[in-house]
Amino acid sequence: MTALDTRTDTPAVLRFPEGFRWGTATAAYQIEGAAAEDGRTPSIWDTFSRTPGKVRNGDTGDIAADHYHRVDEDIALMRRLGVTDYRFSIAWPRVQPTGRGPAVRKGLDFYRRLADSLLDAGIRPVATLYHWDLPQELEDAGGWPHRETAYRFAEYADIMADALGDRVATWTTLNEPWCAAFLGYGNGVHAPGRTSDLAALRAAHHLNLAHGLAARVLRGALPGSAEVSLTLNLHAVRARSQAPEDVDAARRIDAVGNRIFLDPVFHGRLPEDLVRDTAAVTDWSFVQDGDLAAAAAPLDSLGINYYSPAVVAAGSSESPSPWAGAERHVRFEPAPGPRTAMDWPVDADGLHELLVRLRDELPGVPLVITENGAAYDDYADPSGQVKDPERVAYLHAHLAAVHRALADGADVRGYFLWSLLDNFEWAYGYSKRFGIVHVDFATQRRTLKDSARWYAEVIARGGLAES
Ligand code: IFM
Repeated sequence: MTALDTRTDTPAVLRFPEGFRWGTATAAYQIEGAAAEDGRTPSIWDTFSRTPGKVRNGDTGDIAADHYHRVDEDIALMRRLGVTDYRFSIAWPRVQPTGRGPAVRKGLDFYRRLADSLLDAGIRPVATLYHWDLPQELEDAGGWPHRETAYRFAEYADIMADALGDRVATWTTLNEPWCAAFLGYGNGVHAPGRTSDLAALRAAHHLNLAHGLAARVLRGALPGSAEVSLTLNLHAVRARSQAPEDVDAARRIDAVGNRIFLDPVFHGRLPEDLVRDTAAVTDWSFVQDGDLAAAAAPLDSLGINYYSPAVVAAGSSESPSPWAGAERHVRFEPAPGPRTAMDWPVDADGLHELLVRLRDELPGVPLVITENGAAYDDYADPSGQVKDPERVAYLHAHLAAVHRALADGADVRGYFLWSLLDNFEWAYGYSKRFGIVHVDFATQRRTLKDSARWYAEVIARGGLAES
């Protein structure tokens, strides 16, 4: 494959700092396929996607984008785009099928080969240990609401550090623990599909603990140059009005959506208002001495996934809700403006708001946008082209927001576009396309969308040609 012609006479009007990382991101269950190959056993997502009614059209990740068999082609695509970094996740049940005990060599070999090929292509591997595919056996033993799962995760982190520590530059423990806890155990729209506020809060705590235990294990096992991180999908919450009830609704969502992770991980404490808000659900006695200190392991950066903001007002949410302790106090209002195919509002200011907030609240913590992107109803036209001007506009606006945050003093080190490939979009199956590379799931043919060409130019130019 030849490199894309990204020569351009147009200089960057919004130039990003030297050394800024330009990446694409994916996750194992969403692209790999090969669900029963080489010793991989079911994860909670294999089970959930097979449960009637849980995933649109009954789609599963059995084949997905067949990345397991097409990894070379996919790395060649990234090389054409000129990305500096690639963020992928490791499927826990592919390397440690039961979530306990020794690793499976073939599973480790796949990720070793992936990392080696990336390095050969001049692309920095950025690995996430957990992007939601818990081995089913661990869910059967209690899943994330069960404390033991955190210790199992630390053991798995140790296995991976040993196997890939010499190749992977940045390690992210968890991706979006909010989704794992509150969509998985709170409203049940994600695997494993449980609906219990208590289970969701327990899961959130054990994910924080798992993160901290794993971060320490990684530090002990990895070379000093390796970076350890965590990725959160922080909610850019806005109150509908300045009425005290609406402002309080925003506070509640901030507590159970953001500070439930930020406070333990960066300050070793639970938010007091969250404990009050959830008093009818739990007294938090599952938090043991030392847990919060363990969660607060020092990190090299914080990853932020951002798609859209949320507008809230006093009211109540539908049941089951993922907002433990807030559901009877908060109503989500439609945000104004255009929407993506997910029906998510397009509002890049939310990203800027989050970045300047973190600049102020977490001074000294480098920030990385580990996911940002949009789904649209893309198709290949008769000439084989995939035109996605809305995605280009979305990405442009969000990169401009990142640039504005940099100018305002936020320490943003990189941007990972979600996603490299069209993929299995969880409960939406294959009905939503987030890729900058179109995948024809019948043939597995990959086609660069216009947004991929646009992103390659941005990378080559080191920024945006227009403000
Ligand atoms: O596809 C997901 C990804 O797995 C996690 N962050 C949000 C994306 C879009 O929904």
